[in-house]
Amino acid sequence: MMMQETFLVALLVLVASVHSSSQFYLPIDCDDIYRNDNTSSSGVYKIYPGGPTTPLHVYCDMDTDGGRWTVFQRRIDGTESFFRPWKHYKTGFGNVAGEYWLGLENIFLLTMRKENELRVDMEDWNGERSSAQYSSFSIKSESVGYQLHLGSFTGGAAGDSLSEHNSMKFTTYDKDQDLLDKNCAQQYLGGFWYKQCHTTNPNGMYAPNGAIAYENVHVIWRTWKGWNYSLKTIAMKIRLRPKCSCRN
Ligand SMILES: [Ca+2]
Repeated sequence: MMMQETFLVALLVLVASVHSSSQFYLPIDCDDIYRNDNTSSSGVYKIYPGGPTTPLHVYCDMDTDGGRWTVFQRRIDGTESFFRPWKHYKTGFGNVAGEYWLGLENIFLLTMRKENELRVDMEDWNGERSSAQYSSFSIKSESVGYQLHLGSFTGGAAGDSLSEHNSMKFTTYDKDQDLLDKNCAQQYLGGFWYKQCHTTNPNGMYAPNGAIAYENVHVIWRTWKGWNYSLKTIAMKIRLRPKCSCRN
């Protein structure tokens, strides 16, 4: 009897300590936040992809297709300039409650720690929405140019405008790592995994009310709206891959 009681007390102490340690739990991404509390709604949260000393604010999409999405790129109203130098694309810029880029270093840390899938949500000026999904998404470190590694296109009515960019390094107007003899970021006014140059330009020039100034430089997703349509909104987001997606 004494033995059993001692065991029970020990068990209770153990349960209590495990429970209390959860308050020190640091989420790596929005998937962790949702798993810790599945009533979490879409909004701004703090995550720790780089460890406990480097908290990072991010927008979590907890609504779309089951939620748990960590948003690393978002355009909604043109308040933020995306024509920026390497330094900004590396560390991130903008306002996570509005328009922002999370930063290549942060995207690298996020995709290094877990296997992620990618979803791109977009909206036109008539309020129509569309999306594109990919089975996996990760980027390499800065030493290899934050090279893009994209899995297969798995669906979405917007069609596949991103596979063309697979295995490209990231280019900004002050760091040319694309395959064109000129600099694609200078030509198309953004920063992206340009090839020579693009089939989508999510970080291109925002066109208020959709009034485009030049061909190909705007917020383009070619397979949905073509070269001469600038989207009203676009967001790129990642989440933990399903355990068995069984394809690459
Ligand atoms: Ca070039």
